[in-house]
Amino acid sequence: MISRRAMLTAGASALAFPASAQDMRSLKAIAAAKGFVFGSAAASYELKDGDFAPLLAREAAQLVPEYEMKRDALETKPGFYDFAALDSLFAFAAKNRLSMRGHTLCWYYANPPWLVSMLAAKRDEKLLTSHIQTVLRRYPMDSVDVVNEALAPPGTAARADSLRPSLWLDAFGPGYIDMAFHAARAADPKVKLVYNDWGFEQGAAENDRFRSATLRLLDGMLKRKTPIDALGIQGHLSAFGNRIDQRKLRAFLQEIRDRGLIILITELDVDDTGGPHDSVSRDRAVADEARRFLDVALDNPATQAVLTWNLSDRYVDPPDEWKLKLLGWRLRKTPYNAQMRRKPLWNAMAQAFSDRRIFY
Ligand code: 9MR
Repeated sequence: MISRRAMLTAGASALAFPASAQDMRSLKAIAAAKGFVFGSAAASYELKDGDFAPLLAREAAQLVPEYEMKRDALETKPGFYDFAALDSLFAFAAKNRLSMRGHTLCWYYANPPWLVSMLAAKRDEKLLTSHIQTVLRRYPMDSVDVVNEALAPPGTAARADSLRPSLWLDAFGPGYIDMAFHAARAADPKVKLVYNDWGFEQGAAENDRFRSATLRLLDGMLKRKTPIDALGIQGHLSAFGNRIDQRKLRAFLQEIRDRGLIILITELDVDDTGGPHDSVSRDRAVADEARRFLDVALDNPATQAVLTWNLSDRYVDPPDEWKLKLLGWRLRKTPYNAQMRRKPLWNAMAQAFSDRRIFY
């Protein structure tokens, strides 16, 4: 027998999302009508999920691998590449006519252990440039994160140039960033070359310093004529933590546009850690924060894409906090819940997309 509670829950969700009244448009169609691309990250194993894969194909015009292009996933032994998982994502994209975004060619994290020791011993530039060449020559992509998270996160910078400690910085000094972008351009003259990072949205003094450090990094690259096309703003937001500062974000995006760079929102999701326990309030707060962010991001003509870091809560990483993990708590960061039903975040995105001005 079905419990009263279960019936009430089922009734409530049916009321919230009556099938007949559900918006039939996809996020990709709404975005395309306003001249930008909507996409999402996904992992290769998720494509075997019969609930999820069709949803991804229907909603997204672009796909970015959640980890399959990271070096520890690809080059498991020196010179030995396992492309199987990444190939399956590209095959899915080709079949469903999605374009691809690459993530990521050079990062301080997710490197195979052999690389860390070999780089420290040899300091051979080819350990960076050959990898970039191998990936870019194999896969055609719309854009690629050439370097990810090279700056020390807000509040942590220890060096005058604000660069984050990494194996690449140790091996080659700050020049590793230019080196990576030049190798990328040489390997693929067309793909948009992106510097990707997080920490741009909040209003604290440490975020001010982070925004300035980013502009200094980009200005240096542009002055040296390093080939770079775009800044990737990850957009990991927080519903109950530090809220975004719309005025500062707007001014920063304007600075990026003034430099002739494209803006890509590359990893949008909204953390709902903290706050009240009921999912209705959580979903509301998540949707509201995303809306505040998107209203600013989409008001800038340089913004050419918005990608979410996954489309469904079914595949969101478990919470960091061990107590929540033990309770089996699921974070509600994405536009679809674990049952593949649209959440208020989907509606907020659809609305922000529809409300974008058309820039000519
Ligand atoms: O979501 C990704 C997680 O599953 C991986 O274990 C992790 C390490 O490869 O990377 C996570 O994705 C990160 C992305 O690559 C860069 N920006 C932050 C993302 C986590 O929110």
